[in-house]
Amino acid sequence: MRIIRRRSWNLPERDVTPEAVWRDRRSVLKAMGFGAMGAAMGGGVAGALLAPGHAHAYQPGDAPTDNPWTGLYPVDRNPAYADAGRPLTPEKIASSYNNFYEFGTHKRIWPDAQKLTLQPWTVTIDGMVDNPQTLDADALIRKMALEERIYRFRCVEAWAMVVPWSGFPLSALVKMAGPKAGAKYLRMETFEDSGMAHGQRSIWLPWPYVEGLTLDEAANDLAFIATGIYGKPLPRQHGAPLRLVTPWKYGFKSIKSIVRFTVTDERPTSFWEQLESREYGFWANVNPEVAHPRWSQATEKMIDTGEDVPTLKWNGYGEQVASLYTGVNDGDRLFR
Ligand SMILES: Nc1nc2c(c(=O)[nH]1)N[C@H]1C(S)=C(S)[C@@H](COP(=O)(O)O)O[C@H]1N2
Ligand SMILES: [Mo]
Repeated sequence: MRIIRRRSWNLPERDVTPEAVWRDRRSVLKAMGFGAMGAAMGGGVAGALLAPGHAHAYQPGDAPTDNPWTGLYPVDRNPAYADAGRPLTPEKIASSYNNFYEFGTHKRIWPDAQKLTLQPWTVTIDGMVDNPQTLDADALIRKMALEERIYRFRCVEAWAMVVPWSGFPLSALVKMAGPKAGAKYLRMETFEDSGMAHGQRSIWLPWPYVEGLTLDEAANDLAFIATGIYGKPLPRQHGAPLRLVTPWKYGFKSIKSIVRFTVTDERPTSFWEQLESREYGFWANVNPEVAHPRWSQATEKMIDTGEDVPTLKWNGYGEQVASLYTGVNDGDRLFR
């Protein structure tokens, strides 16, 4: 048997769950035929995950097929976010190295993610709001003023990329909802359909994927709802038709394929927090000085070049977000 030693930067979140869960999972994964997934992780270079000659109509880097929003892109770049201080990650690399546990626990989920049905896609906005509403993603996307922003992106697993998202500020959606007095948080939820997304048959994971922000975080200009990437509609593996992007936080906060936004006065428990609260919390702000219990967060590896670069506090966005946390005393929990 070949033992493949994973590099610490490439440790998937699934490897850091309690041992009992992991043991169960391994036997189930094995039964499901996932036994060889370690091999795919071991290569270390994301580019190796591209599958040339794959028998799918869609290939990473293509404009998504059968996507109703193709005509909307590209959109104008917001000059305030035109330069992320690092080179853009090549599109094909970013769109073939993904985390989307609904479609599997490994990085090469893009072929399976093509099963995601985009129409109809209903988005519900509810909870403590003046304007609760249920609308089609199509109506929502066409209603919003779309812009492009280049952001750095940092996964808690210590890999990083730089990508041009298209979409709209989350604050516009919150404003449309009209939070009532006393509301404090925004809870977001991903679709649940285990027939379409086989990863959701994995009962050890707390489906549906849930994330949350304080309303102040949601109102920060950086918080973004992405509907596109690289001047095209969002491919399914990136979380079509709409996903969150919070570039000062670890990537797991950036919940994909959202179906519900709920304004609430209760702090939501996120997917990863529910699975392993000692390692993943509500805040998850990037900080090189607070190590993950299992690895350092001091540096990150660019998924295209493999280059190790120093990690910056708030992923370098402190000027815009640090003030959100003055007076928030949650110790190192603010950073995991
Ligand atoms: N619904 C859902 N959203 C998710 C995830 C997921 O598994 N399911 N993974 C998260 C993690 S850990 C990361 S790093 C980013 C990855 O986004 P990308 O694949 O578009 O780069 O998505 C986040 N959003
Ligand atoms: Mo992540």
